[in-house]
Amino acid sequence: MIFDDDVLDRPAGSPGNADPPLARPSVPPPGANRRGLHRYRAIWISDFHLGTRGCRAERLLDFLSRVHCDTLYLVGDIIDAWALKKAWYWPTSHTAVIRAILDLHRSRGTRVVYVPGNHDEVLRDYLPIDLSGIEVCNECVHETADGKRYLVMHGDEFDLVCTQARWLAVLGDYAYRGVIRANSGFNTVRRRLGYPYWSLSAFLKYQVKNAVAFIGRFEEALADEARRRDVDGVICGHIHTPSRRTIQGVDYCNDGDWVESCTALTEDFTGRIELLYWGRDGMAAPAEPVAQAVSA
Ligand SMILES: [Mn+2]
Repeated sequence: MIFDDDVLDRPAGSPGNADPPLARPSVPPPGANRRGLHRYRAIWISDFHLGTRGCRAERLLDFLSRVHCDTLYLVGDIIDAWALKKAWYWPTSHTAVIRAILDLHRSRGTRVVYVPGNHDEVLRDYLPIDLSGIEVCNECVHETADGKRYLVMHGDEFDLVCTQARWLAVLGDYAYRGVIRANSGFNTVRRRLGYPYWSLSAFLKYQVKNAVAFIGRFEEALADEARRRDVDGVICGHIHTPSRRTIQGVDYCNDGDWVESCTALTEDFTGRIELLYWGRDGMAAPAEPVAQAVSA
C-alpha cells in the first residue's frame, strides 16, 4: 500500500491496517534502564489521528508509558478534528492518550510542545496558547545537546507546492512563498465557509504514479525551507512516511505516524537523533525508513 486515506476509518489491526512487519528483530534498546524506561533528551511524535478508528492508541499508550524525556514534541494531527466533525468516534483509549501526555508533563516535568497540523488546525486560530501547561505554537526551533538547530513543523504548508510543482517551478520564488502562505489559510477558509475538508491523500489517490514523486518533492521542499531558515535540519510529520536522510547538507527527519508505522524520533543526551519503531511487544527497534503511506 503506497497510501490510503481510508486507513483512518479502519479499526487498528484489521486487514489492510495490519501491523507492519518489524524492520529488524526487536531487541531491548541500549538506553533502557532496569525498569525498562527509555530516557531521551527529546522525543518527536505526530499524526496520532485520535478520533479515528485507525489510531493505534494502545501501542501509543505502551510507548508513552515506557519513555521519559525532557521535551516531548507533538508534531501535528494529534486529534483529527475533521474526522470527528464527520462522525464522532472517541473510545476511552483515546482519552487515555491525552491523559498520559498530561501526566508526563505534570508528574515527570516533561516540557510538552504541541505544533498543530492540518487535521487539528482549528488550534492555529488561537496561537500561541498554553493548554494546561502544554505550549502550543505553529512551529519552533529545537537545539540539540551538541548545538544543532532543527526547524520543527507539521509540514502541510507544503502540500500545494508539492502537488502543483510543475507550474510553480515556472512562476519562481515569489509565487512559491505566496502559495505556502495561501496553503496555510486554505483549509481554514474552507472550514469557515462550510466546505468539506480538502484531502491531500484523496487528491493523490487519483494520481497514483505521482505519490512517490510527491514524497520526494515534500522531502525536498522541507529541506529547502530549513536551508532558507539557516538551520541544520527539519523535523516534520504529515505524510505518514518515516524517514531520515540528508538532502544537500540538510538533515531531513520525518517522525512517521501512529496509524501505520508507529514510529518516533528521539534525541539522546549527546545530541544524536534516531528514528525508532515501537514494536507490538513493547520493544523498540531502530526503524528502517520505509516509503509507505501518504494519508496526511
Ligand atoms: Mn497532516
